[in-house]
Amino acid sequence: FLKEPATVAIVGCPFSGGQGRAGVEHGPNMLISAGLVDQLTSLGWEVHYESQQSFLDIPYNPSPASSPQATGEAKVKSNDGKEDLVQRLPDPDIGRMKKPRLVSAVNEKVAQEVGSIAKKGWLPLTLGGDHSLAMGTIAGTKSKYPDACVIWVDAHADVNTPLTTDSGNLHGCPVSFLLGLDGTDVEPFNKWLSPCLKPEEIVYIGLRDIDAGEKAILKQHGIKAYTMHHVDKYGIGKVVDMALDHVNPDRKKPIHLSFDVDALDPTVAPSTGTPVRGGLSFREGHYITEAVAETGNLVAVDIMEVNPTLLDPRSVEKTVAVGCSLARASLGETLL
Ligand code: HAR
Ligand code: MN
Ligand code: MN
Ligand code: MN
Repeated sequence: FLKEPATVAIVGCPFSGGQGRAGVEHGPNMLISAGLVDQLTSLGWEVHYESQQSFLDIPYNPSPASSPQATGEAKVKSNDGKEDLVQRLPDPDIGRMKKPRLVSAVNEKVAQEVGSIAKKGWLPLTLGGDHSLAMGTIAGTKSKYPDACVIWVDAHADVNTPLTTDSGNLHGCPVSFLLGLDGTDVEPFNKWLSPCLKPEEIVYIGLRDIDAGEKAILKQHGIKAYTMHHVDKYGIGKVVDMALDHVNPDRKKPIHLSFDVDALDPTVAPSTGTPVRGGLSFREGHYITEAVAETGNLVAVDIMEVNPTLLDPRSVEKTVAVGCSLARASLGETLL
């Protein structure tokens, strides 16, 4: 699917508005500082990485979803590193949704960015930022590859709707918007996002913290999920085979891999906003990315929810390192 020479364009998304913990917006810079551009270049990719902030500059208060509504002026760092005083608009809740205008506006830009990269025949590698960004990344992928399937690696199903979400955090909802479930045809999202994913086009791996409402949604729509129970029962090799057989039986469809680092066990990726024990081992996580890379069908990758402000320096270093190595394995790094 990709043009030769293989080119990857890194889309850094320093965004935390889909959830309530500050710091996840520093994920992309940390992954880049750890040397990701050189690492991918060494694998033989032509790597494009320009900047990360400019296309995310949105006139809504960018502070995390749980913080008090801020209005008026805010200091915003622009690309040249200067602090600009920018007028920020208020973003009150809509129903249960927190920061809906900000999350929608950011994702609209992300969809355009990822879509335009994909249309060049390049592979967009999106660095989060919180997982609400997958609304934009997957919408972008689908604009170039309407038959793309999604492999969603996560502790969480992220399939709450604006009606079922308890937290109101939109990083728990991106999949429902992509599927167009009940309650997602709402402003401001419906101004730019229309349902682009069918229930049979997504498969989950690694789930272990699913809300009751989400369980009902998965059942009702027949969405395939390989939880940690299945990883224990079958082993990761068989689980990935079954996942690919489900969404990509002939191995002909393009694949979008959306990897939330909280899928990994907290001992492996501790610095993330919503850790859940009993997760994927270091090798299980990497096996998934290696096996997906081996298909030759990968067209887009998300590495999400690295929060380098949580816990101690050693935990941060571990989490950033595993984010980089998952990106490398997705882009073809092999052990031998
Ligand atoms: N299901 C919960 C909610 O809707 C938890 C959200 C998920 N957290 C994430 N996403 N990190 O994968 O709020
Ligand atoms: Mn900060
Ligand atoms: Mn997630
Ligand atoms: Mn998660």
